[in-house]
Amino acid sequence: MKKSLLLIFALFTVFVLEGVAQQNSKERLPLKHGAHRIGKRTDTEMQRWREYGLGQFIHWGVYAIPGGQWKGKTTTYAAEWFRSSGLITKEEYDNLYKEFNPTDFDAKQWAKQAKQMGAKYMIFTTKHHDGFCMWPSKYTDYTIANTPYRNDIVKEIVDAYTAEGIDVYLYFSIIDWSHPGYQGGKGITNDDRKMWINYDPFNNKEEKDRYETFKEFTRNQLIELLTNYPAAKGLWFDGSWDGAWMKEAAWVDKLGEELRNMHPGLIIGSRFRADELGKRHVDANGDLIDDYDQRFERNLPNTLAEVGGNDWDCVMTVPENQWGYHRDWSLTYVKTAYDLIEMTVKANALDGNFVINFGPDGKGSIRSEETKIAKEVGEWMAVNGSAVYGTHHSVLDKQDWGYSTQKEDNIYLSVFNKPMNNLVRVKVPKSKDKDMIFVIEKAEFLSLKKSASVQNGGRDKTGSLYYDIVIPKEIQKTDKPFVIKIKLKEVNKGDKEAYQQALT
Ligand code: JFZ
Repeated sequence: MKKSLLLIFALFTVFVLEGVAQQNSKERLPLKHGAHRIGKRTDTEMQRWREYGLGQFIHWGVYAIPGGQWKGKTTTYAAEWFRSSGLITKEEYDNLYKEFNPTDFDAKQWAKQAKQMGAKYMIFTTKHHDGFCMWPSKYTDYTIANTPYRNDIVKEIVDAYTAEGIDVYLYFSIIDWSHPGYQGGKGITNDDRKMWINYDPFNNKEEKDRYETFKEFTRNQLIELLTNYPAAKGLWFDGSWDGAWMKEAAWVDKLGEELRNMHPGLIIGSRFRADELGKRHVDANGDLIDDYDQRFERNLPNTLAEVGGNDWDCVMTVPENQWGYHRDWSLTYVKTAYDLIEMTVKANALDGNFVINFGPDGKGSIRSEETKIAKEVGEWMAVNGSAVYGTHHSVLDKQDWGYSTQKEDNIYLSVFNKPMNNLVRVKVPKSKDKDMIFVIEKAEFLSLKKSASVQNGGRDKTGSLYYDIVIPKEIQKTDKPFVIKIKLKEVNKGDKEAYQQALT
């Protein structure tokens, strides 16, 4: 009797599990070129990436010469898109390289400044949409080798930053307006998978053949970059929304594999390839393609839920949407160092990295506004960087005074809205054990290096336990954000002394 019951139970279990499996496989599409991994990478290279916290982006190319202005006219368009601004003819633009001679360029100086800012990695535009190569590519004449400057700028950058201990990532635009095989923008925006599968971006065979030469050119250049600059840690792709590129899911996927094989540990973001159904960043099953999410460009998430458990970066311009050098920064709001510090902390509190963009001018100088920002961010990071580097979201809920990050059992409270009463009210989590509560065991202001006093424990309207940390005189006057490092301890409610202390 017992045995037959067991058998029935076993059969029933198998039946139920089978049903669940079938349901899951029905929901999931059998993609060949979607995500090749579910969840985060766990290797040391990616762990290193995750801990950077803060990075620097540099957009530099021949567009820095006009700097958004031509023949007395100024564009409000992104300066690095100047070729299509309407203010310059294509011919004029495509001859600018003959004047590219950045005599003020000093890669070591740039790297020093980035290090002083606190950047742990940097992304450099090796080739933007215009197709101009900052390295002497064998596969085109449109490169730095044919300018009066001649020297290999990518090499100078990779060497100088690597020597400062800053990891380098190579920005590479799939869009290339200089290549005859590139066909530009032939996408459809349709969610119908059948339409996408049947869609052909080309009008005739000749176009299709020309695109083959472009694919080969792109592959050659990427292999060339990884061969010439093996110190680079990854590739930061752009322009992959191009319709013809998106139709090459299988080919691009294979190329990615080839690049990864030649460069173990290589890091590639979600803006490289689409799946075979034309889905970018996340595939048709909703899984992130490649190593980290690049969709938060100039647009930070607000909640951990939006991040979906993935690694991600947010790259940010200082003015609104100007990446390359633009002479006139009076056209839009220009972020302050403290805006950027707040974004850096916010990104890290939500498990991402934050990257601040710089656009040096045509001579190779970093503008004074950017130098000032680098200095101010750096001064703050030198004191408070432990709230950023290697941290992730903390066990605390989001609270009005700012953001909290955590590394091991250290919790960092970055206060951006200083409370008027000079008490930082910290709501602590509820213990899983109903007999236990959290108390703040230790609190320290990073800029003072001395412990802070914690007082007035109590419960708010929702029943959550809180403590108030007293802002000392030295900090009461500051107009800058500051960080309090705390440690929590779980104590038994019956531990009268501790509990009393928590509630007085
Ligand atoms: C692209 C480039 O067109 C731009 O010049 C710059 O290099 C930037 C970093 O990348 O611009 C984008 C790309 C993607 C989005 C927005 C602007 N996006 O996904 O929202």
